[in-house]
Amino acid sequence: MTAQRFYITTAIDYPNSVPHMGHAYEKVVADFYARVARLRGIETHFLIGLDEHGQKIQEAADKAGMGPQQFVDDKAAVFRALYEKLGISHDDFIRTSEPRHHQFARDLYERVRDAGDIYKDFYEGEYCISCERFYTISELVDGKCPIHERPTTIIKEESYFFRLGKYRDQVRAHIEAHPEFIHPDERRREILSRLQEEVRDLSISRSTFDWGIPLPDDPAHVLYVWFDALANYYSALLRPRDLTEKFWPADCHVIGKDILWFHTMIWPAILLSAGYELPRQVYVHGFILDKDGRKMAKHLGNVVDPMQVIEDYSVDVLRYYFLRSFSSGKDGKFALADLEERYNSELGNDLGNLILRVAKLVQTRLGGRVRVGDNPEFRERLAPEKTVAAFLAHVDDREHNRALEVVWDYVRAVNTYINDRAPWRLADGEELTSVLAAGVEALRVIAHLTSSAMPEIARSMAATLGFALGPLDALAAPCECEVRPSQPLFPRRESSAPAAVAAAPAAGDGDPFAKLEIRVGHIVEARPHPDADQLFVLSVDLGEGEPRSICAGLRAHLKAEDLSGRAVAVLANLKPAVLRGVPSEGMVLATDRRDGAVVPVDPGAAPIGELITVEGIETQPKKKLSKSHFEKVPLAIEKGVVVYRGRPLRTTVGSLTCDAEDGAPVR
Ligand code: ME8
Repeated sequence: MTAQRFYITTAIDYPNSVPHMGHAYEKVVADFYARVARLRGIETHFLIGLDEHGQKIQEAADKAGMGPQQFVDDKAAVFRALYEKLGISHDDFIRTSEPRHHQFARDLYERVRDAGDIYKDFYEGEYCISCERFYTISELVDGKCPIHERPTTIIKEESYFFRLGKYRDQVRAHIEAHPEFIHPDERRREILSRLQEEVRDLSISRSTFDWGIPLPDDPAHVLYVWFDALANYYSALLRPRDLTEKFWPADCHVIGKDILWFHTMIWPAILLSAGYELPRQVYVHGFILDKDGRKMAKHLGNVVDPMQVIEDYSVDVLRYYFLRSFSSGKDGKFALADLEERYNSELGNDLGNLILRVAKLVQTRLGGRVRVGDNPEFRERLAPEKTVAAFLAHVDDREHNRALEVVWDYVRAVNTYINDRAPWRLADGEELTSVLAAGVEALRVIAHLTSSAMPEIARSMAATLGFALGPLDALAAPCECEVRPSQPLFPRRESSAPAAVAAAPAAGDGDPFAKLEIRVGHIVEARPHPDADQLFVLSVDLGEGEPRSICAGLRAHLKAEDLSGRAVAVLANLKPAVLRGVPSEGMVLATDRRDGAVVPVDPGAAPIGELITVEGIETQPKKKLSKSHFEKVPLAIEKGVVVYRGRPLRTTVGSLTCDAEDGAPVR
């Protein structure tokens, strides 16, 4: 994208009922693209709104015993409240019942009429009120609407017609000449194949009800709701301030796959007839389905309410889940168990811990101040250019899930860097300062790249780490950061699952800590390994009758006699191994003490064999745990005790302790 302005729209929703997950998803996707454009310093206009006319709305209002205007006013408040909660950053919200819209929709009709493209005739056909469109018999499935699976009604009435068929070849030629016009390509091919067939003219007025925009030249008819609705993309630019010069044609109409035809055949044909430029792109997303791949519907009892998820987690967690978990353009299953898993692993473990670790170390070791922006360590080890470029390339390809994957690759690389450089082991001095500065600067990059998906989290990161969020251009500018104490951004969730989560059977047991069996052991004997300088061979009593043989890399700083008789915490379900000929059946948990020595953490006077737990996580140990699984579970020191994501590991007598720096990992 090189344009210096960006106009993006979403479908305008039918407010005949309350907003659902699909509405929320579409707005979040569009919001992401709008925010990235602003981040790049591109002047952006983002439009959402409501499609308030038509038979469907009139019927819903009748059912509610209300006038249609009052009905849509009430519903509009509900939709707006959801979009506010979701952090949608729209610049305008159009409602088709507004005078500004009526005025332009009539003008548009007149332009099309004056171009000779409107005539009066009779129409008879199968109409689906939910879709607000006619179907041909061959399009029906078992005599029912293919989208709503409900019977259609035969409508016969006098109507005005738009010469849609006349524009078929021109629209097809446009789509062929502009491969980027319909994204993804799968949808483009779908339309091109449909455009091989005859395209019939379109009935664009109705006279059997009156909730709509009366035709200027025949007020007994109201404008067909789709002709009316599509006009919103232009009408909203005209008033209160005329922005058409700057923002038309639209750069991106974001819509769902069910309304592809309206946006890629009917809308272009209307614009061609009226003499307006065509939008640059129609981006088509897939559908959100329930966890079993079915449509969400009240009567199936599988509806997950977006407001409820926001309350149970947070708005940014839902936004992240939408953007990361659902492949761009594809249908996807909404499963709270997946959301929970991503919350724990990608948000909590990968990002949340990185922030906590770095912030803590800067506070305790550098007095909370650090300068970023001119640090060679950062440039050498964590240079972000490739990440930023790949992120933007995926954004330009409308592959937002991939864009976020790139950011998480970087988050993991920064975690690895911190583990490698082990700042908790470094003495005060230049090296320590530059490693921590590199960490903060990397987090500044991460905050910017996540700000379009998770604006609130990015703001909290900036507030905690003391840098400003600005356009991407300003990212390299040096600044002095003042790091403040931080609460975990992704606190461990209580296991008492909220209502919405309880519905998902697998929820909660995705926590990686649950698979760990950590027990209290006593070292009966410690001997040097016959064949490895670093290792002791320990004989550890876990209350199992026979002590276990466990190899431990503790020889650099401890003597055998320091270990004999000592209480330790043992990862007891680690897959057994043979280390240079000696069997090892578990692992003694250790960390870097303040003086740099690697020492076991201390379970105090807890009974031998006792299981060590974390509150709220039910241990369901795996039989043979891999080392790589264990490495994904971030255990660390906080205020002298071993914690898992902010929560202490516990025995019946207390916690596990060690005199180590905050943030020191326990391995
Ligand atoms: O179609 N998953 O309004 P609408 C994802 N007023 N997206 C979904 C979805 C789901 N399960 N269900 C619906 C209309 N959508 C018209 C649009 S535009 C000029 C007029 C998407 O409230 C759907 O594809 O039925 C559409 O893009 C949007 O939500 C509004 O649907």
